[in-house]
Amino acid sequence: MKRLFDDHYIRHSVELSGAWKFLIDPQKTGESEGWTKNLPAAETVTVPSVWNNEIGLLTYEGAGWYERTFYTEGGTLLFEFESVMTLADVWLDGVKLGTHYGAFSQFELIAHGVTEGVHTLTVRADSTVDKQSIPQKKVDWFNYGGIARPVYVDTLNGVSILTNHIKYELSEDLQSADVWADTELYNATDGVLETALEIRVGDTKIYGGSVSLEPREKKIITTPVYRMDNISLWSCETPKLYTVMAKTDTDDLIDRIGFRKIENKDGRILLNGRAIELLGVNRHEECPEWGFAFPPKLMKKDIDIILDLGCNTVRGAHYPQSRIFVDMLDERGLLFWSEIPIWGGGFDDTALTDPVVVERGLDMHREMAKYYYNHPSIIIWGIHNEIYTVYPCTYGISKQYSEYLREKGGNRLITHAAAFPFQDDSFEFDDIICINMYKGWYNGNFGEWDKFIEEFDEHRKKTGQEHKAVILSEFGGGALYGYRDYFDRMRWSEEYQTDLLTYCLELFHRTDYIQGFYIWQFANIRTYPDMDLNRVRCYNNKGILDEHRCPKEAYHRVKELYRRFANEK
Ligand code: ADA
Repeated sequence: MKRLFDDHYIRHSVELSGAWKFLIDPQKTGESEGWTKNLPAAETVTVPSVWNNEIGLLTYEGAGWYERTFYTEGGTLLFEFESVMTLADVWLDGVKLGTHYGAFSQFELIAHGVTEGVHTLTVRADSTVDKQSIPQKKVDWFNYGGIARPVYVDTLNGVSILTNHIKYELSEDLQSADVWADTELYNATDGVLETALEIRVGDTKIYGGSVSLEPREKKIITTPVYRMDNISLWSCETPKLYTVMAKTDTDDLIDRIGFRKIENKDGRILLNGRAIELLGVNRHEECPEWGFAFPPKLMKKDIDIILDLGCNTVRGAHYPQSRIFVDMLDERGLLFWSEIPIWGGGFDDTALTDPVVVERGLDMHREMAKYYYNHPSIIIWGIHNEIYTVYPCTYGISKQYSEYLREKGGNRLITHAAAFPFQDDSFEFDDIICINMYKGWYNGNFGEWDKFIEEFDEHRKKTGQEHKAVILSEFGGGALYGYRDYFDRMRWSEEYQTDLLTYCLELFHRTDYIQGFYIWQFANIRTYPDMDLNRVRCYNNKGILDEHRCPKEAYHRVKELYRRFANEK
């Protein structure tokens, strides 16, 4: 299942979910043994999935091979992969099609001159973590491997539409929009082609013209600006979506947009000109039965729960989450923070100055901006999380990544989640300041939060940052589901977690310069078994739900508070 709506009426697109042959390759000898053409003695698994849920493979890290056949009428084929963990090599009938790095990033590969008939698609997924990996070995989640999100094969005829980014400037009164499109076209043939191109936003044709492309040429067409009057805005209360249709003589691409404006103004976050307090949770797209191959039905359930909690926003910790999940957020008016998996202390300055790592991070931002551009729910791009922003090299990375997203990422607030807010010199690239802090859990008692809030207020003023909204992007504590006691409200009990979150939320809400908060975290997640973070049960237990989405005591308290806050600001 690709989107919550049909993204093509004309193009022939087939989802390759279902049965694939599968074999692990611990010695990594598969390629030299000819597995690219034929997988020997493989078992059958279903895709999308992660291999760690196969019996005996829970902790397997390494290469795994997948193979399946499919029928095509032939021609130029476009293979779309939503997520292969982490390094993907792909062969068609034993001939290498391409390679891609990055577990959570969508990618596409094109094959020309494919004959009519049955063909074999082979994928080697390699989850090995090394010094050039993103994330690095030390990370607070589980390193799953496999083809975790769906795969599609599309037939490209004539001039095809690869991407269609709808851009717009809203008028001051937010009633009209100057709209245009950046449409990436591809001539899949060996001859020069001329085609009509039409682009519609809702019922309005914003462009109609003709375009010529050289053989095998890829080209971005920027259409002239079209004025749309009397538009309806996308907001949390009324998430109005417009269907966008791009069409050539032989192809189409359907998507959705919403008109909305997000800005930081005088230290406040404004959505469509109105100040909003962000009431959020951090969500990993993971659960023990499915790993990262998270089924759409559970995505909907997560959203139902998040809305029941009274949230108006979710942070996609710590990687781009499924397109279909973001489609659901678009429909239901939930604001989203999307980021890439450059995470925490695992990255030392050697990793952060390695050009391969830096480029991989940039590619992840490129792919995030490319595929998620049109989603109105995404209001924040996160460029990295808790890396040591005191290294000189981090400054350069922050600059490079934020400049890229500022140019290519549309109307979004740019930020990073900072763990060293008093030393951080990357704040200068951010629109809003986001802080991860665990007082009352890893260190200090609840009262130290007040001290921190006061000291950071002074710091932001002293460093000339008071015009930027401040968000607490992570805070919280662990609770073991079902561990309750009479009076003591001990660490790890549900009561302790409730008290800590209550203290933090009340404090942040009454602090004038804080404009929102994301509780760490929505639900428990599985973590690395052998990492050094002392995770009880090998889970991060800070969820206000357990990993099966059963609510802990804190859930009910947060629900009360978020509902109250929504009526107060
Ligand atoms: C960090 C990190 C999270 C999680 C959290 C914790 O803030 O960004 O991914 O590891 O700490 O639970 O300690």
